[in-house]
Amino acid sequence: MLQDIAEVRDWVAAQAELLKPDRIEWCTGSDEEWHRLTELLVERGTFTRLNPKLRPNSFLARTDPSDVARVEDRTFICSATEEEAGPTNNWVAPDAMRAELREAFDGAMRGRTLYVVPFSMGPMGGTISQVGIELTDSPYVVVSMHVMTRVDDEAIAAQIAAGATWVPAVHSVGYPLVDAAGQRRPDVPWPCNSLKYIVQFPETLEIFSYGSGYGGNAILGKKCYALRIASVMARKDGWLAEHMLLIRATGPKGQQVHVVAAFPSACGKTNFAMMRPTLPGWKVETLGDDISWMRPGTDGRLYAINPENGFFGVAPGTGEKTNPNAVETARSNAIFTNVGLTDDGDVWWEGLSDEVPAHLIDWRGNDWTPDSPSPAAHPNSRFTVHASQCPSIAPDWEAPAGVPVDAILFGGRRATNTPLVVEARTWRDGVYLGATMGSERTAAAEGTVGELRRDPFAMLPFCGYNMADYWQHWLDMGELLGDKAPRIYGVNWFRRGADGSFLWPGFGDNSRVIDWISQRLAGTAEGRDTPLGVIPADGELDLSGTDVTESDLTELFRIDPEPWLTETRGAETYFAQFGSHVPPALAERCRELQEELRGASVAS
Ligand code: OXD
Ligand code: MN
Repeated sequence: MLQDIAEVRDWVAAQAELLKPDRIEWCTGSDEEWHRLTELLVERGTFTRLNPKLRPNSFLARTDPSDVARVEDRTFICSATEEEAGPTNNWVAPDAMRAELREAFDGAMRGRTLYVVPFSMGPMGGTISQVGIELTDSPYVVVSMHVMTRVDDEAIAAQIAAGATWVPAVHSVGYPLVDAAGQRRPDVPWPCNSLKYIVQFPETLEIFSYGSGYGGNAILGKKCYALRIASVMARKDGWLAEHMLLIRATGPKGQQVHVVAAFPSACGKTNFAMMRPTLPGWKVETLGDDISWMRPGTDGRLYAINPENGFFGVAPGTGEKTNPNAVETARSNAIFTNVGLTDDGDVWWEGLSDEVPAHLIDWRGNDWTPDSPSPAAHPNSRFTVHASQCPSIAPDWEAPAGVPVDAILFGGRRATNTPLVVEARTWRDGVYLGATMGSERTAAAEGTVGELRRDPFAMLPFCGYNMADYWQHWLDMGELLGDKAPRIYGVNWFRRGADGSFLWPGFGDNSRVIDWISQRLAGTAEGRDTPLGVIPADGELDLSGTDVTESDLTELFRIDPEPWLTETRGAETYFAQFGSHVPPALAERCRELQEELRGASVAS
């Protein structure tokens, strides 16, 4: 048993001494635990049980309106020096942060239960998997961890007893029910605190989260462990922890490609992970929708697993038409957060169906009709569902040693300049693609609409150390993998024509890009060289059955030297903030690209 392991018992006891909970519960991950805690959440008003005939074993949670998203400005990488955290992370000196945390956590669990949640990221005992223990005072977090990770006390205890290192993670919603003087206050359906901390200590591989009960801030196996802490582990031990989906695409001749892909938010990542190809004969199987851990295998190739056990997907825009697989996955055993509640006890959100219910209770708990001025579901409302329930899940998605990666995709939402697909000529050029990627801001995001928000490798809020050192780590991994390295591609589904409309249909038609990639990997597509890399030669992209015209196609692949020179200057400005940490190879790629673009502009 986990309690029998002295290092775990001592750590829990030391944390409990500060947190001062009423009681400690050692979680097992059992069905009994799920049923007991979901019932408790219903009694407390955190959960509404959905109509079991329509959505068996499923629940709706409404958060406090102030606790609806990850808090990037309160997320800290507390490395020994600020330089190690780099200019894109918030940093506080470790000792100072420990003092602040001690103050916040002192008595934070008074009147509550401290749950000890042992979990594995990745299949239990797998060669790429890692374990951790989260302490939390939120039963919502415990049941979310049941879905998003593998919670199993005996299996984790056996691994720790056998010497596995484990990541300690402490979480409190920061809403004690009793104060230091012993004064009790009633609980609320969604306890949280206006003061928030999401803290990673990369040297000691520790996580502390305070004040929020919401997903990415509180389900600590996900962004905090599987990306921020794991990226630090990966750099040290020669692997990659990435904000990437993972799929297998199989073509009509049985040809298979395993693809990982990084997209900033609002680029259709979950839709791509669960794609239903329109290109006849192609099939896509889902292995992961958000995070990939990749290690070189004994054959020298790069192998990937999805360290998660479930999907924590954005609900709005996920619909019968846009992503039927996700809708199917969420039919049962699901937790919905901040979506609308229908009169028959089911859920609804904008984009789920063409038909809009005449009446709902919205995410704030108010009556809602189609005439209401605000959406029924919060734009960042979520479904939390078991990956195993996904109709497109690959039968071997839990293969402990992972699958061999053939292609790495970097995408963004770019209305101009960026072609539909381009293959990097070398690993170095691919790392440059990842380092310079970004998305134009949509109306929903802060900042000026259309302005480019750089999001290197889609890791901006998730890299546990200096972003430029991370690029160097990618370059080092390329050296290690040599000619066994996957090929790297840049993709953009969002280019617009002169009239402002999208040039590319996207969704299932993205399979056409995968088809071209598979031809490139098989050596059957010549491609056409450009300063940016290789694009499809005439006729290589299968457009049969689409209404993409010849002129759309020209537009989709047009590479104008002048705006691209401006792009490279933007990259130089972006790189400048990292000073001497910028890998010389990336600065060199930028200069070479400028030369090629100048040559192309003279030639044209
Ligand atoms: C997520 C994110 O929640 O990337 O997956 O923000
Ligand atoms: Mn994500």
